[in-house]
Amino acid sequence: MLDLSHLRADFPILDRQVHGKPLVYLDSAATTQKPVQVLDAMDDYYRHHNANVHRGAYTMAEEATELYEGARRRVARFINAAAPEEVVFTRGTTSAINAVAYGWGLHHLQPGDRIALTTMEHHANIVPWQLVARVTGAELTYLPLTADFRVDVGAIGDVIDSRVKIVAFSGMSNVLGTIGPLAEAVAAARAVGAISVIDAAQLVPHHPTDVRAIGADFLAFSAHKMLGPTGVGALWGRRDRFEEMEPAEGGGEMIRDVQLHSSTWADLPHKFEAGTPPIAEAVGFGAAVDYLEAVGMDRVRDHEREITRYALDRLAEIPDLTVYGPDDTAQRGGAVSFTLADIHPHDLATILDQSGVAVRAGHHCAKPLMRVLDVPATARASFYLYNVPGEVDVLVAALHEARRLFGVA
Ligand code: 7TS
Repeated sequence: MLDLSHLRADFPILDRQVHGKPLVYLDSAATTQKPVQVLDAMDDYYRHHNANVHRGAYTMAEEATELYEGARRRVARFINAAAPEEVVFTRGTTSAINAVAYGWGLHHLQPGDRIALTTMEHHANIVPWQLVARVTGAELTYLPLTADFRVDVGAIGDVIDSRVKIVAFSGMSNVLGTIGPLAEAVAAARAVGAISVIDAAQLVPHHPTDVRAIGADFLAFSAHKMLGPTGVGALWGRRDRFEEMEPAEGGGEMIRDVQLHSSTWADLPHKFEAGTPPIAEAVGFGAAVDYLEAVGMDRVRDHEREITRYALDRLAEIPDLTVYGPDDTAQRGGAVSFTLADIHPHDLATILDQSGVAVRAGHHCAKPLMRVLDVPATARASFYLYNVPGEVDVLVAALHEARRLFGVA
């Protein structure tokens, strides 16, 4: 197995104990841990360069602006954007999708128009569209899943018709791990003249991502799920789509001119960055991208495929355990959802915590998907570059212990 265990030394938190046991952190789909390189970059910014960006003519303000814009260049290069202006910093994936819903959807949707989603979406890629549909009179329509937890591309012809103006779908499910049908969905959207929006919150951190190769119109992701800090993320968009999009937030820094009764907008990307941006967070985001590039996203992906394969095989040894998600690691990432007999996932997560194992339990902000799976909740282990096979062994041992404690026959 590809050994990245030397990277663990960069993550101070991985040395801590929980209930007297070494922490086994298996919740990176919720948020990832941060390497010292990211912590140091943010600390250095505040200690030595802190100033507001794009305003002052003094040295520190220029340094802060250069650090902030340097982070934008790094993030743009990481996803192979055509230019840094195609990357708008947001608070995260949620606010990026809302920016498209309110900035593009609100101004282009009419009664009877449709927004096509899939049933495996996170609430962040459902609720903003519902809000905008309510105002515009548009309707939501959904691509279903197959029995083996993939998006049913056979249904694309039935769902994505000429009424559809927006196709918004997850690049990788935070519950099932399923990789979305990027090429098929983007092509289907284009064929009917719809725009495509990719929720890449789980894709960009775990899979090499080339926005020009994917060919979508917008793509959203969060820094905190890829070793960076909370409070910052990115919305990538094609320049022409950004040009036809209105700002959803107004304020300082996003204007060219302000009159008493009207205003004009600044150039991209500033048009979509009202107010003081998350500067230190963007600097940390840039450092996270540097870290991932130094490791190599191909290796990150290979490592996750290997550890996910190992986890799926070991979980299959546990009686009464059901995994929800594709078995083929070519079609999935490292979020592994499961239930164990009729033990409630919250109880399971509490038991696992006693062994130092951190997993998430609940509906994972994907309630429609829970209904498709016909479960109220699942437990979920999710992996990243710092996880090692020995941690899967601790998880499996703790699950056997849970079976014993709950008296599962
Ligand atoms: N989309 C997907 C696919 C996600 O997994 C998440 C967060 C979001 C959008 C929202 O990202 P945010 O950074 O704006 O909050 N997913 C999870 C999760 O699975 N557990 O906690 C957060």
